[in-house]
Amino acid sequence: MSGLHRSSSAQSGLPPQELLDDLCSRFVLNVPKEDQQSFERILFLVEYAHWFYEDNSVEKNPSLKSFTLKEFTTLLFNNCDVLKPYVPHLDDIFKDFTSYKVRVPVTGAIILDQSYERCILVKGWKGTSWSFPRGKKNKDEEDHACAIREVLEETGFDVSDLLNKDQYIEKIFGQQRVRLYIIAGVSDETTFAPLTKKEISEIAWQRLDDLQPTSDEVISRGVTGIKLYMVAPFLGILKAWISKHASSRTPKPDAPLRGISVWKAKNNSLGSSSLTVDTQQTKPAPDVPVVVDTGPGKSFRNFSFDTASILRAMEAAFLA
Ligand code: M7G
Ligand code: MG
Repeated sequence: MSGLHRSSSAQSGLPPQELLDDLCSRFVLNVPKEDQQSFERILFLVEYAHWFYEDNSVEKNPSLKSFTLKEFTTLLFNNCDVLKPYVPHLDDIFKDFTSYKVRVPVTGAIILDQSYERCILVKGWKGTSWSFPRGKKNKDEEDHACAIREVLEETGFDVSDLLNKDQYIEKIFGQQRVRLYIIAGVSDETTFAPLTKKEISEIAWQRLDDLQPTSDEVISRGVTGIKLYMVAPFLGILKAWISKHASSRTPKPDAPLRGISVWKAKNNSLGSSSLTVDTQQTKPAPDVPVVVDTGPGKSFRNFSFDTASILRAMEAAFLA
């Protein structure tokens, strides 16, 4: 990353040293020790710092450049004294982080309307795919608790009173376990709006019939052409579940059901759509990112890593 020199940050759009110092101390140094135990965890902290930078610093000062996580990580490691010694290993650290991330189990929900003919899908901020609201488990978090939290973060809807711990569909994709709880009979009058910034760009009721065909493909296209991510493999079992529980649904015989967008980021900022929901909810406090611990030293197959020394250095930096 030789391009990331910061001699004249004002013109280059590169963040000034003070901002990087502030992000580093706030998100990486000034956190519980257990979050600094391995680089896999430290990179989750760096990711939080990156989100804060993109969502707050850049928003306040649009002349600051946007970065990919890899670029931002490089910048922080090069400009944060306690991380600097590890710059030579950054490629390995980053590779291990990304491969670790896809092994963390994911849970979420399949939210069905009262007719059981439509489900809630969310569209990511980057990219164009739709998926069920879902996300990675935090360390020691139970499957259903993670589903409730992720659905709340991504849709603003609290399923805690509706969730039945035994009603779920689970699939394994490579090394990742994905469990989706079935939450059926949700009113299509329900208001949805994500609590996180720049994670979700749109929320919609999508017709199950439009999401066909069922397949094992992680990435697929619905009949209307929309791109789907980790949706198709659940549809077969979902259809079977719906047939079995059909007696509790409320069919809507009058009008043919259509998919309907219920929240859109751009509409939201323009405030122009009647479907757009204003968020009275407040953004949750940034919780400490803790992930399933796979043991210290896991990510350092290719070089020797002295956990004690980085912890001492961080402690020193924190106390300074
Ligand atoms: P995640 O939390 O890594 O995945 O977010 P999970 O919820 O499935 O566990 C998935 C992607 O959404 C990230 O890689 C980011 O691109 C984006 N993203 C998520 N969050 C919470 C934010 C955020 O607060 N700010 C920004 N800018 N992007 C986010
Ligand atoms: Mg998440």
